[in-house]
Amino acid sequence: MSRDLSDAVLYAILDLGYVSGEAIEATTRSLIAGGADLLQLRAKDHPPAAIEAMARRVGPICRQARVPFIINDHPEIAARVGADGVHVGQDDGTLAVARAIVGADAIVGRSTHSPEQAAAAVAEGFDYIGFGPLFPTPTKLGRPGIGLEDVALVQDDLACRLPVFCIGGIKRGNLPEVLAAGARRVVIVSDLLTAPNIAKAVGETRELLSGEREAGSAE
Ligand code: TZP
Ligand code: MG
Repeated sequence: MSRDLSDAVLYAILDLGYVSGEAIEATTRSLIAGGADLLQLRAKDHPPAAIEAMARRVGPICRQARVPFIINDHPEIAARVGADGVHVGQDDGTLAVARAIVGADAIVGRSTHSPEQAAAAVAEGFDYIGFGPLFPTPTKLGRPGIGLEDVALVQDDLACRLPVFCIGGIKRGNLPEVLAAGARRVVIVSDLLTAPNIAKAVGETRELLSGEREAGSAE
């Protein structure tokens, strides 16, 4: 699979804080059926062996659907299971270290929390960035929201160099506001995973992203 993410606008995360181990295949299928462009496995506080085992169950579903499969935090697991890439935070080391483990063809993404961190990630050569959390979120407790004021700046300055995915507290209900602030691509976790019909929620999100659905009409 290529590292080209130019058409990817909706990044879904299979977060084990919301999904039980038994449900990971069905949830992956629902996220993909609704139209997720990228899928990340995020299993904070799970032992590496358990994460690897889950990655081996989810990876083939993504591969068959041609949806890039990204592992959070663990480049070694990404390399071992043949995932398409890895996502690393500010405290997870340099691009060079991750790249040496996952290889030249893999996607390596970085979490950024300020315009300065975003610019640094671009300069370092990451394949995409997450920018946020825009709003405080139970999915990443203890972090303040950085708000919407820097979204347009980061989008205008950096989006021609790499995909910028806004993240953190984004839901169908506030997505129009996030798009109006300048965002073009988003990561959404809890609003999708807690929806009664995940595929439908993903589809509604896509319609909002494309302007086919109007603000306020999402459930
Ligand atoms: N990094 C910054 S905010 C966040 C991560 C992983 C969580 C986003 O989750 P949600 O539920 O969409 O707010
Ligand atoms: Mg991390």
